[in-house]
Amino acid sequence: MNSIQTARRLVERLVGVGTTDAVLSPGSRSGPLALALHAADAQGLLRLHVRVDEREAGFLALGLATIQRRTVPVVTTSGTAVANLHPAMLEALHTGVPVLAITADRPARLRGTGANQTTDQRDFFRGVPFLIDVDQLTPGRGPRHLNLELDEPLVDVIEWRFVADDRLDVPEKATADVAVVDRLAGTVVMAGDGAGATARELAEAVGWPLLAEPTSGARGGSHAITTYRALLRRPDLTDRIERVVSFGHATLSRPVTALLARDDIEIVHVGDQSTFPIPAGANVTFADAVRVDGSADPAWLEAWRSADASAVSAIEAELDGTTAYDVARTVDAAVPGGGLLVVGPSNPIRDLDLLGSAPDAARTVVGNRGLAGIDGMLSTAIGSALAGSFTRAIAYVGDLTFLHGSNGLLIGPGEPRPDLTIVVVNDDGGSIFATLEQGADDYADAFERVYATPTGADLAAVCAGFRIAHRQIAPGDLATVLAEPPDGIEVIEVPVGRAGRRTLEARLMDVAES
Ligand SMILES: Cc1ncc(C[n+]2csc(CCOP(=O)(O)OP(=O)(O)O)c2C)c(N)n1
Ligand SMILES: [Mg+2]
Repeated sequence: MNSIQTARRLVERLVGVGTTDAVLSPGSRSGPLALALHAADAQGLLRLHVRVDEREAGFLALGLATIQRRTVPVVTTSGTAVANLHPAMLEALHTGVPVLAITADRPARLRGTGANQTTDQRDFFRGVPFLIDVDQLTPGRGPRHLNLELDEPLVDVIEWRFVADDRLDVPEKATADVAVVDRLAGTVVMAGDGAGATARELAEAVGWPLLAEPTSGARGGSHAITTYRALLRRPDLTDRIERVVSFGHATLSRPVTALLARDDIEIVHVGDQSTFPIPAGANVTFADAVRVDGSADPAWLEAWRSADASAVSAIEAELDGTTAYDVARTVDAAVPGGGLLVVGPSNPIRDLDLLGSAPDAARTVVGNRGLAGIDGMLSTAIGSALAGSFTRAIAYVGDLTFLHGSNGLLIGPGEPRPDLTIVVVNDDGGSIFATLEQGADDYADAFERVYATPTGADLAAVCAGFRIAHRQIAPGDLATVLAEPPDGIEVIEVPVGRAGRRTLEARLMDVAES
């Protein structure tokens, strides 16, 4: 097969594995793939998204694939372009998102020579299945890497015709291993990232408290305990925990890690070691599913609920409307049922975890929690928003996360754009470190320069450079601004102070506990 035939075959195969969106970065070696994808887009076989920056292209594909759960290819040329996909491929590997890196390569005979833009691209992303032939592509979970050696000619004036393959389905995993939980007392359901609705359904069916991270897909309904992170520091509740039924991949807070590290209680984790945050001891059972018969004593749930209600009001009484916590609460309230919230790492997701409501109607919350990088969040958000039909799409990120991924705003004029409001809580630096051990007075000398890393960057100017709409507003105006109907991509910058973060966090924890 020559390069043009390979490109045609690739489109046919992609359609066969269910692909509806493809991301492409420019280059000469990848030219046949670019022409084929352009033709496929024109013929309505799939939707093409072009991005100059491969790192952002990778995260755009990640956002699309996170929502669609179908293979989303990202196509690059050879050389350093390939390496720029690495952050998104790593994140996809750790969350099982089906991003397909398709990298154009020189013919094998040029490998190891000084030929232009030629390096060894084989097996580039450790742990990611490596393919060298279009027909090896099947529907599947998790990322893959298809490296295509393309020889000249790299262009041809042809009429592109595709005979799409029949749709192949993702093989279902046969569920075998069901853990039966028959003692119901003292049990909490922990729902980490990607846990899914099953966790909520179980908690509601049996009557257990539900401790659900924002990206669990389970945070909602009457059993969700909003301030669980604070309540997990209360011995009167934790001493009575006898069992945890855990779903998803919990990474957000140390009290949860401490709970899952306890060896004096029984832990049933739906999943395996790869989604369990500490090396599992003998008291941990891994399973594919859980079965529970019966209902728990309502007094147990009531103890958590009433502690939660007091903690919520105690925290509310401490907030004056101008803090990052207030911004998080306002963002949370602005995402309706059927809406999308893409939340950045660091404090934005932790503040939502502490204060985010538990609405009845389902929302989609995405957070790249596989490796919790501050990179690629804007492209992840744009990809996620483009992937589904949401009643409203909002991204919520810190200033460093925004600036790190600001090339995600580099989008050509003809490219598909979502309606997406990007709220940036700007405290000029990384405020999370102030709440960790690094933030103690002992390290005050070094703290600003090597942890907080304030930039003084002008976000309005950054956005202007990309011709993206930007407004800077006060926290108190955010609710009104977010109630406006969105029109394309807009950045809403909300400046807040960073100075008092450590003491405020400590005070909120204290009042919530007492
Ligand atoms: C790619 C990457 N580099 C570094 C880090 C370490 N890190 C975690 S949070 C953070 C600061 C984030 O600052 P910002 O987005 O402003 O959020 P804030 O802490 O102020 O809420 C950094 C550098 C990371 N998670 N990912
Ligand atoms: Mg910040």
